[in-house]
Amino acid sequence: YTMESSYFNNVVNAEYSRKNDGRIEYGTAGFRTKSDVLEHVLYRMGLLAVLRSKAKKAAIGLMITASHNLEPDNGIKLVDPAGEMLEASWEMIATNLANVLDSDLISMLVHISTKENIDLSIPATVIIGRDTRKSSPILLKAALAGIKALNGNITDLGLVTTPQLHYVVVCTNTDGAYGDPTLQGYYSKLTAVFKSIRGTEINNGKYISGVQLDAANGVGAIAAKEFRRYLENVLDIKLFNDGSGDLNHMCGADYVKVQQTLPLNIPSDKSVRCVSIDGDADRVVYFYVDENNKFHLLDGDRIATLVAAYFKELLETSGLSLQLGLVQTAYANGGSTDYISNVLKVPVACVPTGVKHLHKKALEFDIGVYFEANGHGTVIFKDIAKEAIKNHAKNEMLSTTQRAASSKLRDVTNLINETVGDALSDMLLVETILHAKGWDVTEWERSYNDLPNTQLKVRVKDRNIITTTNAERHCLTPICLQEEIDKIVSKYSRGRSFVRPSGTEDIIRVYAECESSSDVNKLAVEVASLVYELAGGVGPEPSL
Ligand code: G16
Repeated sequence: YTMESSYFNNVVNAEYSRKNDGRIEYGTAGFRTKSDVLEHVLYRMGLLAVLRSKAKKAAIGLMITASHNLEPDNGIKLVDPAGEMLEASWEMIATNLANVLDSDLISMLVHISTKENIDLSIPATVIIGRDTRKSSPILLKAALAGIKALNGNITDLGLVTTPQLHYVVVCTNTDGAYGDPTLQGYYSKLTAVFKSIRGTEINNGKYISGVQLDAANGVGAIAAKEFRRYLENVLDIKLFNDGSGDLNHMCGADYVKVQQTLPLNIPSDKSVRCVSIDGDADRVVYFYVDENNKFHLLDGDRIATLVAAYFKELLETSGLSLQLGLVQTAYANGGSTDYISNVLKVPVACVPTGVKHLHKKALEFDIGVYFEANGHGTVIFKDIAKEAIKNHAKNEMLSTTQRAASSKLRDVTNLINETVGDALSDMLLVETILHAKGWDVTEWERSYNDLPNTQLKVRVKDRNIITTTNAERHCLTPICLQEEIDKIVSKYSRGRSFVRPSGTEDIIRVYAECESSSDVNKLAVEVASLVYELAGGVGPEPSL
């Protein structure tokens, strides 16, 4: 035995042996599948988190959740030291470790340690949290067993939203410079700045300080209740789907975005601002019902444009020159992209699905606003941008107007959870901007029109048969599929459609948009049928 392999002597644990031989992959947001086949994966990710912590000489996060998926699923995401998603090269390491035979577990761990040059004598810290799924405590136990087998230090945050976990990881690794590494620190930081910005604005036009919040019956409900407590008399948060019903079932941000309809239990009061978050509170969408009972969705694109426009205005008014950019994915509505480029005139980039890709691209701008249409996003600032914003607010030479905009810019920066999309911090940001503008929800919606759009799911034998390029807008295999999609799309005015394998569910996603709302479903079904035919569809065929 080498020194390394003796270090790993304790990892063999019959309780967490691999009991099924199905392959599992680190997908769009970690491992995600039926909860009953995940125990050994969680155990092994506990082991891996310890190695990652040693490799980075910093605390690592582990979040047990399957976010927007239904209750029977669960999953795990690893969080890197600065609060970002796990580095891409380690996703492969995670996949290999999750799939290795029990008999090869030790040699794989030795291999990882050697290849990554890990000093095994360095102490490790893993910060762990979980959502409210029934399977989460069992999976937590498995992950903890993995961490303990390698003597890692554990901070168990209990029930937390994904963004809360990311926040505590970055606060821990920056020795509190980003904030106090506790949940209380999180609530106090965000709500204090929210209140202080409100205090400086008197004239708030049509804005009414209240929302109806659909918490998807998930862990976000717990956080929302805390926010409500901290914001009493400042923002009236009426809570629905607060945990008493089924998780993500006919409620939550994914349901509302995909179905474009009201979630269960939300009263359809006219023109009232409603908010849906998802199962682990990292996504948010807004919606309302108009006088004619028509449903209106204000999704991630809408939030991104509101935020980008507000930052642009603050930068211009304060006289601070910083480069602002926006990042979207192929799901971004064509209406929003046109508005950003032609009206806002803010540079816009398109990357593949997954916050990890958006985050990385957004780092290229001084101020990077990134949002997926599904409501997953945030704003991030380069260190030099943050410094510039702070210093500018102190500049004695500024006019009163410049100074006000400059202080606002500094404060708004502190309202944002930069580590990852955070539904509740994003909601406070939207509320702050609407308040500053004196807007009700219809005024917010007025900036541009969404093209009618829809999404379908197609079941196939093996979803990996579909591969894509050009930020998922173009399909490479099966051959001919793209050509056929192009033919269909060309029949529809302002038509656009793309297909891609989901990285969180065992399905192919089909997106379609076009000018006519009566044609958009037809377009989607035509493309979905093509996928069914050329990519090995199973189960019921797509139909109108
Ligand atoms: C996760 C990712 C998102 C992604 C979504 C759907 O969200 O964090 O970036 O858009 O999955 O991914 P896919 O289309 O590959 O299934 P969540 O909220 O479920 O963690």
